[in-house]
Amino acid sequence: MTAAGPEAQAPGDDLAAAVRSGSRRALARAITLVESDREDHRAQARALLGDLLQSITPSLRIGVSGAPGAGKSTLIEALGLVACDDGMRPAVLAIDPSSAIAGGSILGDKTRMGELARRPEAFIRPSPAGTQQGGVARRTRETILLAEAAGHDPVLVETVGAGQSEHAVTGMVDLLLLVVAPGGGDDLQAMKRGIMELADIVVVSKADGDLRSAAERALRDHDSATQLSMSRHPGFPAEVVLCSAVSGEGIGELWTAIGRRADALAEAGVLERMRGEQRAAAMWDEVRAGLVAAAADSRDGESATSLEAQVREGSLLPEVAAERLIQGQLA
Ligand SMILES: Nc1nc2c(ncn2[C@@H]2O[C@H](COP(=O)(O)OP(=O)(O)O)[C@@H](O)[C@H]2O)c(=O)[nH]1
Ligand SMILES: [Mg+2]
Repeated sequence: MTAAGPEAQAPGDDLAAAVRSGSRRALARAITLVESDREDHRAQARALLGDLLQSITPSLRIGVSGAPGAGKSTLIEALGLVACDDGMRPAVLAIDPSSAIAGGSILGDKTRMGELARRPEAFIRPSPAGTQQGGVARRTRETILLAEAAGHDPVLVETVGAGQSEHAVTGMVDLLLLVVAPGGGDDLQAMKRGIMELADIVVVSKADGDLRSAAERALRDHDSATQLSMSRHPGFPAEVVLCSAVSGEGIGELWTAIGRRADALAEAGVLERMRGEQRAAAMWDEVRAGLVAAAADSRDGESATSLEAQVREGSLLPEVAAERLIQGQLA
């Protein structure tokens, strides 16, 4: 067999075992499989994840969000290196809902994480370019599970700050870091859009050189802002941390703050409860997506196209048309 990609070989026990053994190539292949929209690949991906599920120990899942250019990738690399030095095996993934439109990838320039990429214990996966929007959350969730099956911990997920992506990522991570660069106005944007309230830790980045004093100002502003705003978990106010990925200042402190927060949430049972809720929400997301796809595709009975036409011209109520389409699926 010479063909590359998931179709080269029917994945089964072999791929599951290879992923479990920590093989990077096997993990990369498994991720390619879950990224595929092909029906047979979906079935193989489900079988693979089913095989692996029992042997997965949840990692610490860290979402890293913020406006483009805020310093997310640079920070992730710095944190990843600290994790490696602590004897851990970090994985870096990207969730990028805009990639379908932009045709690019936020981690496409993998060279930015060159130092981390050279560490054998780390795994970096750029986001797939040109994929369909709807599957982004599922693919990321499944990729997190695969990375965990391969023994990676922590899993860092970079997401580009477009509003919706922060909400999507909070559905799959334990902690959300919001990275704000000083003096750019990003911080104010985040406050306005209510994104601050999703953050466990607000990271004021680039606290070095010319930006140092602006960063200190931003730290004070965010400290007071987080005290006023609601926190993601009642009783666990968000922390604000200042750091520079370039000078290294504050990176160790940030790593400690991450661990401290994760421990506190775990001890209070919040983490376990949240993970359960995330899994249940993922199930309902799949139900919704599956029903919509099946209804739109329905060939039996009244076609979706004719019902939609009647709804458009106003001769049929949207609710009635929807009910008929759903009934058609359940019958
Ligand atoms: N001075 C300074 N520049 C930084 C720091 N972190 C990132 N940058 C720069 O900010 C720009 C954007 O960084 P990047 O990590 O790609 O941001 P992302 O788009 O949020 O992932 C790059 O030119 C980095 O070199 C930092 O700690 N200090
Ligand atoms: Mg980036």
